[in-house]
Parts: sequence; structure tokens; C-alpha cells
Amino acid sequence: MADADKPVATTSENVVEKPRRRGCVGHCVRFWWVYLIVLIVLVVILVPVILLVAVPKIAQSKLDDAELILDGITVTNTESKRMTMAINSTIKSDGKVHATIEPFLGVMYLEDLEGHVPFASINFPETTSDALQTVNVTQTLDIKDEDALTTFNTWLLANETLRVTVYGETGIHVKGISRRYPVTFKKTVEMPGLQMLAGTSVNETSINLDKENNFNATAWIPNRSKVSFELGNATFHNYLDGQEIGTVFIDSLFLRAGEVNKYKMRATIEQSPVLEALGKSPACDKNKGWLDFQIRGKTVNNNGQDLPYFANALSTANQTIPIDIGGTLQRSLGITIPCGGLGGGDH
Ligand SMILES: *[C@@H]1O[C@H](CO)[C@@H](O)[C@H](O)[C@H]1NC(C)=O
Ligand SMILES: *[C@@H]1O[C@H](CO)[C@@H](O)[C@H](O)[C@H]1NC(C)=O
Ligand SMILES: *[C@@H]1O[C@H](CO)[C@@H](O)[C@H](O)[C@H]1NC(C)=O
Ligand SMILES: *[C@@H]1O[C@H](CO)[C@@H](O)[C@H](O)[C@H]1NC(C)=O
Ligand SMILES: *[C@@H]1O[C@H](CO)[C@@H](O)[C@H](O)[C@H]1NC(C)=O
Ligand SMILES: *[C@@H]1O[C@H](CO)[C@@H](O)[C@H](O)[C@H]1NC(C)=O
Ligand SMILES: *[C@@H]1O[C@H](CO)[C@@H](O)[C@H](O)[C@H]1NC(C)=O
Ligand SMILES: CC(=O)N[C@H]1CO[C@H](CO)[C@@H](O)[C@@H]1O
Repeated sequence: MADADKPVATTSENVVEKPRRRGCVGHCVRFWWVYLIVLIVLVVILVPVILLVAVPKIAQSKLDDAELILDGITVTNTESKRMTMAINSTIKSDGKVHATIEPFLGVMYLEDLEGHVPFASINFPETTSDALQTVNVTQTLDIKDEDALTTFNTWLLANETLRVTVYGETGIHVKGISRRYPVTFKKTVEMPGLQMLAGTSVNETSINLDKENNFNATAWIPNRSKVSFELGNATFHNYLDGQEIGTVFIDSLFLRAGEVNKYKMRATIEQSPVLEALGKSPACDKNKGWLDFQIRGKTVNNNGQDLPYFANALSTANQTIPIDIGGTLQRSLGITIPCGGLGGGDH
């Protein structure tokens, strides 16, 4: 063994000059099959693992990390069975993976309502993975599930906030790879609700003694949500002290996001319950002629078509509106109702 080592040690002086080549030549030639196996493993296993497992996983997780922001929704041309829905949205991502997401059909549903029944489906256009991109879509929406749409409108109308999920199956194309990868687009956005239009006020009032249309006023309706809708002609039940006393009409109502909506309104109201309430405390003394009315949605009709998905949502709750009826009577007709009522003086 020692003999065999010596010549190797001497020749090794030559080896020092080209250690790699000799190392490889001997090694590579002898173990070529190992290299072949490693190569085959790389090609046969690793590349597909990267292409089939790693890339789609990264693509999906990048898509999951991206944020969808709803900038605004506008619902117009509302009909019984269809409407036009415009959505302006922004998708935010880190922009590190260069990819294109195929157009897809996304359904929208209330995240916090069991069943996740879609109330709308939207065709999303092709998008890229740019760090910031706006996606604005306008399309006709056929109402496939009126109950689900009514429930969405009810939540939108009643809640302080609501969470809506956009869900769709689509494909992603990563730059440099010809393959298409299936991915799931699923984003939940939280949006402000209308809080039952709380804060609606009514002023610039006038009254007459006719049987119909005996009250005119201006209604100021706040809109806290990012959704604007064309309602059309809306009517409301009108209650005083728990009793229905008439109907309120607002024509061509289009609730716009981001502003206080100013509307002319008119009403047909029974006079005796109003006069009676004015002659009682607290209206006649402490409240100086102000009465609390409740209104609740009754019908919504746009260009001859009933819109139950709005009407039924508006009918789910009452909204209290204080109105200066005493002051209105004084201004319009010169009448002041004292405590005890007009009849109270003739004892
Ligand atoms: C979307 O953006 C366009 C352009 O800025 C604007 O005219 C439109 O009113 C917006 N629509 C919605 C639904 O926010
Ligand atoms: C999309 O709508 C936003 C407003 O929400 C607007 O600023 C942007 O210009 C619109 N983009 C396109 C491509 O219309
Ligand atoms: C939203 O409002 C609806 C109807 O008033 C209610 O049933 C639901 O629990 C509310 N959801 C949330 C998340 O506040
Ligand atoms: C009616 O109320 C609105 C909103 O609060 C206010 O801007 C307006 O000046 C009021 N009109 C009158 C005549 O007081
Ligand atoms: C309400 O306005 C209409 C139209 O301007 C008018 O004909 C009617 O007399 C008004 N009614 C009252 C109660 O002011
Ligand atoms: C609205 O108020 C009226 C009168 O007080 C009452 O009869 C009715 O049950 C209320 N409706 C809702 C949905 O709260
Ligand atoms: C609202 O009602 C009025 C009077 O009945 C009608 O002339 C008008 O066309 C209606 N408007 C809409 C948007 O339906
Ligand atoms: C988005 C938003 O809240 N817009 C407006 C809705 O109406 C109220 C007033 O009632 C405004 O203060 C908001 O700016």
C-alpha cells in the first residue's frame, strides 16, 4: 500500500498545475453515470417541480397577497331583471412577479352570510401584476338571484360596514414560462354601509289643507357608502306615534356616494293625527312644534318597472326623521297649535 502511494505522491506534483481538469476527467469519466442521474433528476423531477408546484404556488400566493380596493360602484339603468353596474377598483401588489391574469367571471357574495350565495357576477378584464393598477368595469348585470341581491342591498342599507368577497377561477401566465397556471382569485373587501340613511333631515317645508299632496319639503339624505344607485320613484310608509298616517314620495331618486343628496319630496298625510300630536306634550311645549316621524320603504319604481330588490331592502327598517311641523303650519297657514290643541281654547 505504501509503495502504491509513493508514485501517486510524486506524480501529484504535476497534478498541482491542472488539478481540476484531472480531477474531473478521472472523476467525471468514472462517475459519468452519477452526473447523468443528477441531470436526469434535475430535468425530470426538479424542473417540473418548479414549473408545476413552485411557480403556481408562488403565483397563487402572490395573487393572494395582492389587495383589492373598491373605489366605487355605480348602479344605473335599474330594471326589474337587470341593471348596469360599474365598478372602479384598484389592485395593489408588490409587483415582483411579472404575470398576466386571464379575464374571468367573478362572483360577489356577502362574506359574513352563511351559504355565500352570489348576488352578482362580474366579468373582470385581463390584468397584470403591476404594483398598482386600476380595473374599471362597466357591464349589464342580469339579476339571477333576486333574494341574494335584496339581502345584499339590505345589508348595504342597514349595516355600518359589510364585507363582500369577489371569487373566481382563472389562469395566470408568468413571464418567460409558456404554461398557463390555474389560480383562484378570492378577495374580501370591507365597505361602509348606509346605516339606514341615519342623519336624513327634512326642511324647507310647506303644508296645505288638501286631501292629497298636502306636504312639500326638501330631504337631505347622507350617503356613507361607496355605492351610488339609481332608484327611480320611491315611496315610503309614514308613521307618527306608531300609526301609519300617510305616504311620502321622492321622485327620480339617485343616491350618490360621497355627497349629501338633496331631494324634493312630497307627502299625503292625514291631518287629524298630526294636529292631535302637535297639541300634546312634548310637541306643544318642550319640542317647540317638532314631531318625530318614522318612514319605511314601500315601493321603488323606475320608468314603470318595480324594483323589489330595492323596495324590500328599504322596507326592512324604520328611519326616524324629526320635522318642524309647528313652524311649517305657522309659516304656511298662520296657525299655531297650543297645548291642548285648537279645540282646547273653547272650554
Ligand atoms: C370610475 O371612474 C371614472 C373615471 O374617473 C368616473 O367617471 C366614474 O364616475 C367612476 N365610477 C365609479 C363607479 O366610481
Ligand atoms: C378608473 O377609475 C378611477 C377612479 O376611481 C380613475 O381615476 C381612473 O382613471 C380610471 N381608470 C381607467 C383606466 O378608466
Ligand atoms: C348586517 O345587517 C343585517 C341585516 O340588518 C344583519 O342581519 C347582519 O348580521 C349584519 N351583518 C354584519 C356583519 O354586521
Ligand atoms: C336645510 O338643511 C340643509 C342641510 O342641513 C341646510 O344646508 C340648509 O341650509 C337648510 N335650509 C334651510 C332653509 O334652513
Ligand atoms: C307642493 O308643490 C307643488 C308643485 O310645486 C304645488 O303644486 C303644491 O301646491 C305644493 N304643496 C304644498 C303643500 O306646498
Ligand atoms: C316601523 O314603525 C311602525 C310604527 O311604529 C311599526 O309598526 C313597524 O313595525 C316598524 N317596522 C319595522 C321594520 O321596524
Ligand atoms: C316618476 O313619476 C312621475 C309621475 O308619475 C313620472 O312622470 C316619471 O316618469 C317617474 N320617473 C321615473 C324615473 O320613473
Ligand atoms: C363617502 C362619504 O361618506 N361621502 C359622504 C356621504 O355623505 C356624508 C354627509 O352626510 C358626507 O359627510 C360624506 O363625505
